[in-house]
Amino acid sequence: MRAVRLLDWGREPVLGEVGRPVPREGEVLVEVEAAGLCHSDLHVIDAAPGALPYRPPFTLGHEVAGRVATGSDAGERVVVHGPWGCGDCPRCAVGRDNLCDRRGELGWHGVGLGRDGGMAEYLLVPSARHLVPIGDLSAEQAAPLSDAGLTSYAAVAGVRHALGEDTTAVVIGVGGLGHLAVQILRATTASRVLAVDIREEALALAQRSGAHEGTLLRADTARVLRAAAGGVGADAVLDFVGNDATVGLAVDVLRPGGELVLVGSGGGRLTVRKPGVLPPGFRLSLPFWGSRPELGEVVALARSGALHVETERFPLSEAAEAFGRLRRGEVRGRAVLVPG
Ligand code: FEH
Ligand code: ZN
Ligand code: ZN
Repeated sequence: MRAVRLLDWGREPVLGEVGRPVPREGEVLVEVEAAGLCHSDLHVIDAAPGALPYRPPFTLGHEVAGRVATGSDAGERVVVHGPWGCGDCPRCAVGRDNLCDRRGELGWHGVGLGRDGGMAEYLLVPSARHLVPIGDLSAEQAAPLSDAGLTSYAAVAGVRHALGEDTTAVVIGVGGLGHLAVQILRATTASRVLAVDIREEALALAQRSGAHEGTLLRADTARVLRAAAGGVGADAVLDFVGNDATVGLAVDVLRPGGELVLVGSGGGRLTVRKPGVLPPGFRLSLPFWGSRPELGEVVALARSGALHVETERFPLSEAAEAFGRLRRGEVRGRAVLVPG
């Protein structure tokens, strides 16, 4: 079968031929119908030897949906919960593989992250516990829910307590994750949602996603956002970029006691010290992906019509083009590979 393979560190992925996997006891073979691209794929591709605990060669793709290919559930349409843990620790026992206690011993983080992933015609899943039924959702809509959707959902869930009536949430970065975060905030909180990005088309996407206001990232953005947040500042800022400029903006607009959620891997730094200049009582979280129960909640939200993923389709054969567009920041919403 064809698969997008990371053959070694420092090499661009290639579309190659590998044997179609044969499931053993307990494993499930999924015929892939959609596989999303993520900036983390670029981090993996660009990683220096030894920077990640993975051992190439392996197939990329950690955002996967398709159809069970063999066994009693053959034909069932599913999305794959991507973080694959040890399966035995207290975290994995409740589907929190994203926070597996043995994460550092495994040599992988999940599907397409050290284990063979879903940018291929078939995917071997180690256990049915990693599968969530998607009913009548299209695979193109479902695949991004497993990473972009789940990561955004878990980020919002962590601060939902602070987002009741008369509150404001700021979303920095309205790309594959940010546009879903806007929708999730609107669907699951009472907060007023403000969006920030450097691209006009991203602000248009934010508006289509339900943001109350959008503003370009400029020198006076902190002032604009504080004014839009009633002059007191934002109750939560979700930063899906995570560079020095956006982390700095986040702490400038946070209300005392506000929540900063750092999701983006832009490498931005924040000096945390007392005494210091940070908002009194503010709290910082760095969520990572989400749990399998949370993925079930995201799928239910999408099936209710509350979530729509903006996608750009590419045939599997054009994976290199898709990665190039992602790297240049030219993808609107989420890029998804489909068979072809
Ligand atoms: C996966 C593996 C490592 C870092 C970040 C990620 C995210 O893309 C998962 O949502
Ligand atoms: Zn990802
Ligand atoms: Zn575990």
